[in-house]
Amino acid sequence: MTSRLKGKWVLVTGASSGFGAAAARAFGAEGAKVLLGARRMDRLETVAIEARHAGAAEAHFHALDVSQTASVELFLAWARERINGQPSAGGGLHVLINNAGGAQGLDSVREGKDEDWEAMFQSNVLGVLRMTRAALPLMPQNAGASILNIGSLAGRVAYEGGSAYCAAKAGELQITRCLRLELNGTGIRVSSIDPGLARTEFASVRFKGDEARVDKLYEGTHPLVAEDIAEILVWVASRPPHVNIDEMLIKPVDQAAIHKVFRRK
Ligand code: NDP
Ligand code: 8X3
Repeated sequence: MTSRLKGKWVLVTGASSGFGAAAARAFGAEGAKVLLGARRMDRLETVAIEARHAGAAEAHFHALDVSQTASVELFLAWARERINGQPSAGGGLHVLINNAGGAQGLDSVREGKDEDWEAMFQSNVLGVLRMTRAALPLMPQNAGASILNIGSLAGRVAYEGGSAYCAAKAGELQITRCLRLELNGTGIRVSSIDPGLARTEFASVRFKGDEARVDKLYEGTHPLVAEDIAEILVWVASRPPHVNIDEMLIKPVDQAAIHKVFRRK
């Protein structure tokens, strides 16, 4: 059967690594046309090549910093040129994946740093708002278009040292819920895809390059990998146009709960 995503425009933020890079390849394999953004251009170039090899009808990349409104607007102006023209049935931006983000540090509130808190809110919360505001005019109505926001288990449960990140991801979940109300009647679907423990560059970023700490986090357990989430994003965006997957929580089998992770000796 021909993929519902074949020839459709799919925009992925944070496409230079992890879930975003895997999504670029997975949507590419469906024959989609992918528009990729992040700050590391060398990495984006590699991912665009991989997406084309996977089968993408087109794969383009451009610098994007979701923490800067000007960068988001420049990126969307570039995307608009690629998509070329007004949204119409079957055209326009079919899927927006708000994935850029992550955690900075694992400090208690007592030890927390302004720059870490601000970075987490800028990317995970304000980045989703800015990107969605700028991309919505490109999204066709009543044509099965989707906004897929990457949340987290951390947006649903609390853990020590997670205050700003948990708050940011809870914010993402509430933005998703508000958007679904605001877009009711347009046929544009909105989902929050919320992973638990996954091995990407996430922990290296959170622990600021302390790889011993990263290894300890995943020691003896079998985390999710980026492809697990990419496969789910493709599935959610491929449902029939009248179906909305509101929220999805995906954890590794070894992670029964945030504090209960099975570790092999
Ligand atoms: P990675 O660190 O591998 O990927 C993060 C991506 O976000 C990179 O491409 C990075 O690109 C991009 N990014 C970060 N800040 C910005 C910014 N200001 N502007 C543009 N791009 C940015 O981690 P993951 O793939 O795991 O993370 C993807 C999303 O998944 C994040 O929102 C994260 O919070 C969430 N998540 C991760 C989980 C995990 O355990 N791995 C679990 C649940 C959710 P660049 O640095 O090149 O700009
Ligand atoms: C990442 C999952 O549990 O490390 O969003 O916060 S967790």
